[in-house]
Amino acid sequence: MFRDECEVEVQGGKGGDGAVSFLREKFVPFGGPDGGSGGDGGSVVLEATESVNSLLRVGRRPLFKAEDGRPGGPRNRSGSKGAELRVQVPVGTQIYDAARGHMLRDLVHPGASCVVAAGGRGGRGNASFASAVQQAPRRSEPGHPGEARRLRLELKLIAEVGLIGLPNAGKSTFLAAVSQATPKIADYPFTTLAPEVGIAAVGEDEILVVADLPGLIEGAARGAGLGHRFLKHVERCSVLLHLIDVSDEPTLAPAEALRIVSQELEGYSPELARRPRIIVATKCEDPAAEQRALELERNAGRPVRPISAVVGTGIPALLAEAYALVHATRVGMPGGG
Ligand SMILES: Nc1nc2c(ncn2[C@@H]2O[C@H](COP(=O)(O)OP(=O)(O)OP(=O)(O)O)[C@@H](O)[C@H]2O)c(=O)[nH]1
Ligand SMILES: [Mg+2]
Repeated sequence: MFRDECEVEVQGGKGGDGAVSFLREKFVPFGGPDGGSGGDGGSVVLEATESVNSLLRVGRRPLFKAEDGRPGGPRNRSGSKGAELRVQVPVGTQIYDAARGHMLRDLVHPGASCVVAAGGRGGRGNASFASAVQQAPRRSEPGHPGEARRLRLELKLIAEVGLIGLPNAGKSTFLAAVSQATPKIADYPFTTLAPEVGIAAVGEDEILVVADLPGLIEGAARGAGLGHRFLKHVERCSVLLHLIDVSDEPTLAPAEALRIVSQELEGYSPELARRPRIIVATKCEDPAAEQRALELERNAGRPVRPISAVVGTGIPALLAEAYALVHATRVGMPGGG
């Protein structure tokens, strides 16, 4: 099962102790203090990456402790630093201090990182304590402990784009084509029973969080089928992709599919019906299907984007358009950012 929350203990490495040492050489009777400082302890760093998509693995390990710094040595040798411990978490991980409850950081972009437990400073050796009046200090500092805290990690993928449409329209196939998600796909209606989220790459380093939703049918707004339970998930998406099957065996004629789903959205929430929406003609793989997509466009009086999730046609352009729309929408939304 997909686990999207866990608690872990993180601890920075302890700083190395400072050394107490005096220079001893044959012909130098009162050699000065030469105890070096300890190395700093390593820090624990959480780093967002697209190569993991759940907190499962992180949650299995109760403690992440970075390496301690090494103690200082004679002849002013400083101890070496403890190695940093980098822990990979999925993009979208929110980091909370478990004890105090406040959020430390929201790792929204791939590559973003955050020091969650700084390593302790190394202690100073006795060489650092020498002064005009104290020429032979026997004093040194122990290494400072690293920070330690308990974290709660939460993976929050707020879908920016919601896939809506009749059962069998090709929503899950689309999600599988654009992301690493592996939704169930089948040629019967209501294959998808719960929303699933995937991350689509747009261009070089932009992402789009896409939610695959169960199919909507006529009466969904009044409780028919499964769609109504999930309409509330759609509410959080800033852009909707309305997928309509234009193959030669659609569940319903494309114009009907457009009308019914639009009507259900309107019935559920007029605000949702006005949400930026891109009409997408799916399974568009032959001239006849392209013809049906054009007819749908005429019928709808607005642009229709033909795609094939199987062949891959039309998908990069569609993602780029959705991405632009998501960001344009956010700028315009009160409180959006
Ligand atoms: N030829 C072709 N078939 C497709 C394409 N996209 C989806 N299909 C087929 O259409 C059927 C339904 O696909 P799904 O992705 O499960 O449809 P869905 O909209 O998620 O369906 P529900 O979860 O039941 O609402 C499957 O048999 C897919 O293989 C496409 O681009 N081309
Ligand atoms: Mg599905």
